Amino acid sequence: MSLEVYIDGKYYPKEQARISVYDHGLLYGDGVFEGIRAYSGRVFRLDEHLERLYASARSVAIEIPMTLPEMRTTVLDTLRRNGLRDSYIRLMVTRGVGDLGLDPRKCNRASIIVITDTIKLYPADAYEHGLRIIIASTRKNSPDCLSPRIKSMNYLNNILAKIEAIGAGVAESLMLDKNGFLTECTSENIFIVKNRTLYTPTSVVGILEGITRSVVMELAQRAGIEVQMAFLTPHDLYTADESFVTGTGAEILPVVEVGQRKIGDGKVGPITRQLLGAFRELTQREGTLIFEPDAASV
Ligand code: PXG
Repeated sequence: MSLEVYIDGKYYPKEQARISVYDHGLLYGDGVFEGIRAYSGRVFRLDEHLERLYASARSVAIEIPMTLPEMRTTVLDTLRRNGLRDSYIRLMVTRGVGDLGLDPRKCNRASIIVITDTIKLYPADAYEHGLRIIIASTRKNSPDCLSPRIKSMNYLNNILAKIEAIGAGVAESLMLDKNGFLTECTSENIFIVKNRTLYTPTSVVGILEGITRSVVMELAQRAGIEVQMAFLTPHDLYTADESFVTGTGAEILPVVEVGQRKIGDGKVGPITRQLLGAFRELTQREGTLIFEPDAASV
């Protein structure tokens, strides 16, 4: 049987799940979203993702016509309906159906879409041998124009950087802010390791405050590894001992080369391996249970 998608209170087979061409999510990229994962029957950090979704919506003045606990139930119901224990969950809230003008007041009600599907995993080779990335010439949207802290449905800035990566034959692009500080990749945050200290760009430069990023910082601290959020430059990356990117899809993916320069010895580093191991262990034991509705998240 086909997977079912939740749209505004109803479930539709994946092939028939459609929204209006007058939805401002399509017309203007006017909407917010989340990408969440379920591992072995547990949704990882569900409440953090929901809180970020509601924060993104609030920031762009979209009123979500459902409370956060109702949204949690909707996500879990959709997973149950589809019998999914391991899943990629895409949650979207658009401004809703309006007319052919920007005016958000024409959109009476925000639309809610919950897709729960299977996950396309990165190949095991990427974790074993690491990624090659470039620094894109496309600069990150500046927070005074559109805050990258909003997980909005307008990803063109990131897509332009992704096109550069594809053109260069590498996996990802790292974007700089307008002052030349490291920000993030097109759908992952970046970390470097130098002298056993972990560094990641401060959210002040304008990045999405990734949930995987915060989990990695927690895991590092628990392991006695010092963590610093800082203003970082390409030089810091070129001279790092190790580097990796983090995201819901990627988990922790090692980076071994940036723009023709090997990072460290060009192999996946020990701290990267240690954190990936700890992260994978955590995703198996922590999270909101899908098939036991009354169980609290751990
Ligand atoms: N920066 C950006 C710009 C992102 O889009 C991250 C960092 C990492 O955040 P999390 O919270 O996932 O650790 C992201 C995440 C998708 C998709 O379907 C995108 C993301 C995650 C999952 C799915 O495009 N981006």
